[in-house]
Amino acid sequence: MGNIMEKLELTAQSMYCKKIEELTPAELHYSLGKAVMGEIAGNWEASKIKHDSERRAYYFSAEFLMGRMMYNNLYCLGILEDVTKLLKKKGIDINVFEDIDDAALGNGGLGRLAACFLDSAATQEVPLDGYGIRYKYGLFKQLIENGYQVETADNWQRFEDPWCNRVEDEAVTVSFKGQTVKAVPYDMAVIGCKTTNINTLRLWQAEAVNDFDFTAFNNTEYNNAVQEKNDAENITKVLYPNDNKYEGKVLRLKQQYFFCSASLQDIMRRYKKKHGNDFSFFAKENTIQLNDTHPVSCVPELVRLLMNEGFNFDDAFEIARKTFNYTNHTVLGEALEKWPADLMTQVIPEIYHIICLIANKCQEELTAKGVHEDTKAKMRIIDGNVVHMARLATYASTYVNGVAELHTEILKADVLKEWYQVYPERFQNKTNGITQRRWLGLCNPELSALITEKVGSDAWLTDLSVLEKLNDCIDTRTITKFNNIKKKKKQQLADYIKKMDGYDVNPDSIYDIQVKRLHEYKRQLLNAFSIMTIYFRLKDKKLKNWTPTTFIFGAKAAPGYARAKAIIKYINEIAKLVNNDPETKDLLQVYFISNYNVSYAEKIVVAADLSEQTSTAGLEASGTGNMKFMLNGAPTLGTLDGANVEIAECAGIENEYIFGAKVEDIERMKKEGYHPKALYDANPEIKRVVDTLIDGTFDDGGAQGEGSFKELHDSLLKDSSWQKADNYFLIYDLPDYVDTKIRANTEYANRKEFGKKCLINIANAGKFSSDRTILQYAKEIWHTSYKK
Ligand code: GP0
Repeated sequence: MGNIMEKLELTAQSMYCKKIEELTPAELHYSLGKAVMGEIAGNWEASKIKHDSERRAYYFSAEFLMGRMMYNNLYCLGILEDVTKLLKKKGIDINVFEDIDDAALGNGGLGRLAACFLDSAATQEVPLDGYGIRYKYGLFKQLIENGYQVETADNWQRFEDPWCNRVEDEAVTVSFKGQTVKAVPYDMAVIGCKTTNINTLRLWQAEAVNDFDFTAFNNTEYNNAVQEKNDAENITKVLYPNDNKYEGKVLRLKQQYFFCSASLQDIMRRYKKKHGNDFSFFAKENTIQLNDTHPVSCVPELVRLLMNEGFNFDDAFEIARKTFNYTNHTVLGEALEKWPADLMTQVIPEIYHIICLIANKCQEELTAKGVHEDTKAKMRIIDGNVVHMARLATYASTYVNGVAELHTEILKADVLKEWYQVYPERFQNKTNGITQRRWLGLCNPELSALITEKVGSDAWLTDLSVLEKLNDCIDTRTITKFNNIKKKKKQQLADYIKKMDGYDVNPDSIYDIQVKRLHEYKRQLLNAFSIMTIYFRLKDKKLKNWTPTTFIFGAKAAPGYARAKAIIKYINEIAKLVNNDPETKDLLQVYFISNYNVSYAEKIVVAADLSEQTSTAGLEASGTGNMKFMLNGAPTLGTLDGANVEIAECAGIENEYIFGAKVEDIERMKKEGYHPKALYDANPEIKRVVDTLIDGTFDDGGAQGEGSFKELHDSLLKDSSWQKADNYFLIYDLPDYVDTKIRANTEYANRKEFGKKCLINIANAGKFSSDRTILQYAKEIWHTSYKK
């Protein structure tokens, strides 16, 4: 990496006619990015050649939540410190890159998981390339105005994107009914750590085959002249902002089919270069992981492409089935994709036709296996007028996996029960993970240094299981060092929050943090209720020895999700009340930070004292934020849900703060009846807290008792035509949650004992590296090579 500064200087000059020190942050970002790309070009090429010669895997995902690339790439190349120094010599602070937007081509956990997987595969030398969509606008930016969420467009490309190369000569075309568009690939280098291996993320951008219609222009029909261009570009214009919710829109279906078709054509073209028209090795050389059902139109598309190559349907389908694997990320009904048949016919009729063939084949196969008619009916891929994408994915895959042990068990016992009975050998678990490069090395250099000192090397960077050595060095001195590091990170976060949101956070208070997408099942509202409970107890002098605590929230709500938006407003109303109450303001502070994203997360997870993971048991498939907090030494204040279960197993349940109903309890209540209104009526403290939604304590902007808070209140206490009262069991869990929170607060005061818990969490976080996850995929599903 000797001449990176020379390359930087050259780019600065040729692109901008400027010296390095004269560049704006955006220009510097572009120039340095291009210099790095120049440095790695040789390794990238060599990696491509190697991967072309072997069995390889592809990760198909509608989302890749990459975050900021600059620091991570410099870090993985091992040149972050050097570049920092070299820039400093020019009077440039490396922190200027904090002005550059994140690449936010994803919503939350699912998209961030895809990004962590790419990072881990590159580092572990697994030949895995990503395929996805180059959205013009990523996830919206969030402003908080008067306590309400306001969305603005994320025009991330205005900075120019040095990390992607446009590969014009590998463009393909994709056809919909009555429309053909061009798919242009943009390749991003995925740089491994302590390896020369570099993988590729290929993102497709939709463009018109003909940009401009001169006939229309000459006839002065200006809008018509650019119609084709606009219609094409609309396909990759914007990321749908839903998390854990399916949206049955034509444009969304087009996005999905667009990137699936382009990616498969690309893979087939590469294959043909090697083998000509003999596709008999296709599934031996290629395996495709479907990240949820968003890319499932790949299945009929591969069948279609193979039939174009001369295969009959049955043989084409056998190849497809050997090629695909499917990861399920949720059990929530509203998130499972079910496309109306007529909508599919309208947009991609040929694909729909092939799905019909697959659906029939499936039913025949089930008959041949002697499956009972009732069961067969439950397994229809096309049921009436809807196409069940999870069923299609399960039927057409070699392996199906959940993302945490508990989640996989629920798939087998419930969501995909019939499928598990017929095809048990297909089901696997792959507990999620996170990359320790970004989520420890990069975001917490202070803790990284302590760990390296204690375990004797930085081997943890590429083998996180090394952390277990820490278990033998948890002594008073190490605890003190850890506590001091945490203190420093809390000060840094306070400074950052001041800069970003203008709040004055007290760095000497406990940081109790909940950051994730806003969703009813994640239960930010439960956290809000617990804060109000504690607030009232403090005011009533019923709670003694409370250590001052700052509750920090960060969450984006899907723009169309009214209840989620109401919850944001409610939290902000609580903040206004308690932060300004002279009786409590030194004991209790609440802040809702705006525009929570990957870069904000990097500052937040390192500073947390407590990690809030409060989903209703059974509903959070895994969670990955929980792992980031654990790795940085924050005990989990959470339910036995998703990967929290495994976190508690690894660190010991006594080192977490676990509360609430377990899956069995929830199931029992669902069967035997759950009556939140009765619990509320019987417990004045609960009633007082829940009623702050309607009793005038707060203002939701609507007329008293008629606005969005009233709707929340109703959702907790009244059955509606489409949902039972308190569907997510907040009222049931509130008392235990408050008790557990207070216990954590009390125990925190014993700094040594609490610090020990934190270190035990770190020492036992090794399992939650995405390196472990990706190696399991490589060995147990993909059967590709990996670093030995
Ligand atoms: C699951 F179905 N997840 C979905 C979805 O549409 N979006 C999404 O982010 C998440 C799960 O909620 C998760 O439990 C999980 O860890 C993640 O996918 C990755 O598997 C919490 O982020």
